[in-house]
Amino acid sequence: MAKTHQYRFCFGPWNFSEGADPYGPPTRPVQTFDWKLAQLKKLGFDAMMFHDDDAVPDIDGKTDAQIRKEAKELKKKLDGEGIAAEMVAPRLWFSPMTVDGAYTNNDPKCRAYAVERSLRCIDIARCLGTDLIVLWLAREGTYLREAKSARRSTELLVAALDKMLAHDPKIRLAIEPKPNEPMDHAYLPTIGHALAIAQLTRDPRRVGALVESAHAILAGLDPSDEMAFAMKFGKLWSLHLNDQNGLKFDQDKPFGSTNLRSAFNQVRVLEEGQYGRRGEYVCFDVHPFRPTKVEHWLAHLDNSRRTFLRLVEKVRTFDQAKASQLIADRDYQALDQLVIEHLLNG
Ligand code: GLO
Ligand code: MG
Repeated sequence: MAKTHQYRFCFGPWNFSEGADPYGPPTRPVQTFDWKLAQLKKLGFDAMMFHDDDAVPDIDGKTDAQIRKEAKELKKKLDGEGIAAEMVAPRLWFSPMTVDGAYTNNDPKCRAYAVERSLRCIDIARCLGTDLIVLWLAREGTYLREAKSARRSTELLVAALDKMLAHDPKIRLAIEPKPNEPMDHAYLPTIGHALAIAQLTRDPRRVGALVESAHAILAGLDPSDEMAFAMKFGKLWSLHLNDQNGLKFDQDKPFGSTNLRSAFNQVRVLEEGQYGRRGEYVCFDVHPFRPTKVEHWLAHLDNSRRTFLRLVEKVRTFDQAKASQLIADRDYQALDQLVIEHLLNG
């Protein structure tokens, strides 16, 4: 495919996924990080996104100096391969200290752990040459409403964000909202919540957002609207494109797999807002279907990018003049069909 687009692509080591789910074990063998990096390169992607412990395994047992040393070694490896680190995200949902939440845990010792770990994550990001920290606030919410105070939790979230912003004057925090799973209800379920809480922090300009298509759908929202809204604030700093079939568990399907028209509209607003022109990456947070054989292991990543690029062409060749006429005439039936036939053609 000719490189006439401005996009650069990214995914994370977890997007290989070995196929384990709550009801069964892995269906593909565990692979090393080096194997994953080699596959990313083979596919011609530009960057990798990281959890803090993807970058520095067993991070909780290591000293600051050791963490920085290992992060610098990883940076050398990435440089050697010509791969950038897009972001680093603190994995705040695995430790015994985050069972009842990270920044909003009812236990002050657990909250302190979550903040400390986030500061280490920032150090890793700086060693890897990125200023972007992604916060998927997995356990910041409740299973039952009476267990926590939503008002107090908002204050605790702001306090944690402030500590991160103070730790490094250059880093930017991109909140990745998700309305549920693993929680019943999350405290920051939408982009509106992410951008609103940014205003309460010590430096609102450095707190932005990442939209994941599936998370928006789980919140009953249109992913393209979430993207356009964040972009209008200059705050769409990353993307997790994927797909989701209705209100179920988070499926992380290949981009466009369930709803091609929704995918078209996501690409449409990204084109309109010139996403990528300020260095943002198009990341796919997708997983292979569990029955996927080892020999087909990379297809969900390659396919997501292919679909994305096909949709870029679809957006660029859409008959906008015709669409504008139909809009002026309030003929939305014909507009609907214009879109459908455009997507069906070729
Ligand atoms: C899960 C999230 C998850 C995050 C990743 C980065 O629902 O989408 O994959 O994107 O852990 O923080
Ligand atoms: Mg995600």
